[in-house]
This record gives sequence, structure tokens and C-alpha cells, in this order.
Amino acid sequence: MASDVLEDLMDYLPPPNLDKILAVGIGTAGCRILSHLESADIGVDEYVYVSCDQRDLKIPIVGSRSQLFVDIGFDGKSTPSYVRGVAQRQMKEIRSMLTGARLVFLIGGLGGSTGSGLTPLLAQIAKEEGTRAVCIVAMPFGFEKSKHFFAGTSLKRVRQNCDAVIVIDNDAIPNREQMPISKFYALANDKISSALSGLVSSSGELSIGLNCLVDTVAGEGYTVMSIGESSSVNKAEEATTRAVESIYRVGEPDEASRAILYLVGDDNLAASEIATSTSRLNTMLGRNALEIHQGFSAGGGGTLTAVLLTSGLKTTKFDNYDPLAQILKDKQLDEDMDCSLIEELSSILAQLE
Ligand SMILES: Nc1nc2c(ncn2[C@@H]2O[C@H](COP(=O)(O)OP(=O)(O)OP(=O)(O)O)[C@@H](O)[C@H]2O)c(=O)[nH]1
Ligand SMILES: [Mg+2]
Repeated sequence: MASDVLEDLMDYLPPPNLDKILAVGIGTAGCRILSHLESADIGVDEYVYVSCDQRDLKIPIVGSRSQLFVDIGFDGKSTPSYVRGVAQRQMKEIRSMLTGARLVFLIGGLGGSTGSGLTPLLAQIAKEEGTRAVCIVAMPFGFEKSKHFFAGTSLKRVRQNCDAVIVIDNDAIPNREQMPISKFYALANDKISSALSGLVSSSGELSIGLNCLVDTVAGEGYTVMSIGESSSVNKAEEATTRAVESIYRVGEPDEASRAILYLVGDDNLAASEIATSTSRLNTMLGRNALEIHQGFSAGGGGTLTAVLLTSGLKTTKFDNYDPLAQILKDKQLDEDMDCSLIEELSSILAQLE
């Protein structure tokens, strides 16, 4: 009887929006990048800000924007696993946020506690809920040595749980002047969000669009996003070469199997310049077996920007940030605490007998 009433009630509830696309910003970097993406309007249905720090959530809640505060208290002790543990109390909320969506972009910086703790957790829940997850992660600067370990261990978890990982090396964002770090972050976030909104948007002179983007990044291996800029005579080729050079610093270019090259320039860019940039890409990446998609938009003024997504890399330099993974290689740790305790206990008992 009760279930009949429930079924009748369900008829009155709106059906879940199975076509919904979400973008979730996690932690300080994630929330900042998301707010740039929201201003650039990447055309997703909902923007969700998630953090343990109220300062990241100061953006007013309007329209298709929501937020989730994970309260870890003020004792100053926090690690990614601690944050993940605290978030267990809000599992229902997190799950209902991801349920029914077709696709979710999870955006965070790795190396701190919040982004490193929650990005893999949200990816795992998305997987359990059947939602496709594309993670976009900003990796710490080379000089942020204390953040490398958490960044490396979190990246490994992220990769295990999501459909695609797009890695952004903060060291490789074009930054010609010596500028304060806060200004650098604003500039980097602007470049990242302009690059992503250009790629996702299906307008522009030669568009890429969401489906091509997701299909390219969702295959095997890592995707590295790099950006090159140039104002010289051969600006398309030079900007592309600069974007490729960043890949050399992050991974093994021969491993690349797919790429998207998106050029943002002025109205004068000729088709032959796109062709030259593409052949440049072919000689520098993927041993001549690279599947390349090109896009072009004429909104860039005098400086040409080349946004490059290089997919199929088996490893990146960031894998070395997790020394345990280097030691274990393909072997797996038995991470079940109870089992290892029982094993230890049995060997002690065996010695006593
Ligand atoms: N591109 C970019 N990177 C950032 C920004 N803010 C921080 N980062 C990088 O992202 C990594 C993680 O830092 P945060 O996002 O501040 O850390 P969090 O996830 O908020 O974690 P906790 O504050 O420790 O709880 C660091 O290595 C930073 O270099 C940003 O605005 N843009
Ligand atoms: Mg923070």
C-alpha cells in the first residue's frame, strides 16, 4: 500500500535531468578556476563550488550555481585523507549532486588538502552513479616541494576513478614577466578558462565542441593541456611549437596518440598556417601516428594563442611525485588495514608456537 502511494507521488516529481552537465570546482584553485569558467560561460547546466574554506565560497548563490561546505573545523590539522573522512558525513548530498548527470567536469588544484582529498572522492562517486567524469587538475609549481607528495598520490587516485584526466602544469603557463603569485593565478585561471571555453564552445570559425573534446580525452592515458603564445611573423607555428615544448617537460611525446590543436588569433590567419602548425605537431608528437583535431577562433587580437591537448601519455613527471608508486611499479599494496593486521598477527602467533 505504502509503495503504491510512493509510486503515485513519484509521478508528480520532475524526472531527473539525464542530460545535465555539471562543472564542480574543488578547493581554492578549483573554485577560482570555476568562477572564471562561469564568467566565460562554458555552457554547462550547473556550477557547484566545493570547499573546506568559506573564503572559497564567497561567490553569491544565484541561478544555476550551488555550493557545498565541508566543515573540517579549525584545529589546523588537515590532510587529504582527513578531509575525505570528514566528507563521509555529507555523502548523501554529494551523491545526489552527481546522480543523473550525463557528464561532470571536476576541477581542482592538487597538492593541498581539499583538492587532493575530494577530487578523487567525487570522481569515485560519479563512477558509482554512472556519470562520466572528466577531471581537470592544476599541478603544483616545481618549487612547492611540500605539495608534491599529496599531488602525486591524489593524481594516482584521480586517474583510477575518472574517465579522463586533463593535467595542467602550473610551471608551463606562459608568464613572461616576473609577477606576484596572486596576479599569476588570476592570469593562469583566465588562460585556462578561455582555453576550455573555446574548446567546449561549438561556435567559432572552426569549432571543436564538447563531444570531440570528451572523446579525445576519454581514451587511454593522461591528457596534458599546454598553451603557447606568439606575436611574431610565423605566429601560428611558433605558438604551436611553444605549446609542444611544454609537453616535452611533462611526459614522453612519442606516447601521444591523439591531440586537439585550437588556435585563437585574428581574422588574418590563413588555412596554410593551420596546416603548417598541424604538420609541426605531427613531427614533434606521437611518431607520425597522431590523430589530430584542429579548431580556430578569431577572437585573439595580435597575439596568437595555441591551446594544445595531448592525449594518450602513459606517464607524466607528476607520477614521480608519489615515490611509493615508483617502488611498487605494477605491484599493488594490500590496502585493507584489517587484513594486514590479521596477517601480521598470524605470523607473530606462528613464531610463538
Ligand atoms: N592554476 C592555479 N593554480 C592554483 C591556484 N591556487 C592554487 N593553485 C595551485 O593548486 C595547488 C593546490 O592549492 P590549493 O587549491 O590552494 O589547495 P586546496 O585544494 O584549497 O587545499 P587546502 O587549502 O590545503 O585545503 C597548489 O599547488 C597551487 O600552486 C589558482 O588560482 N590557479
Ligand atoms: Mg584552500
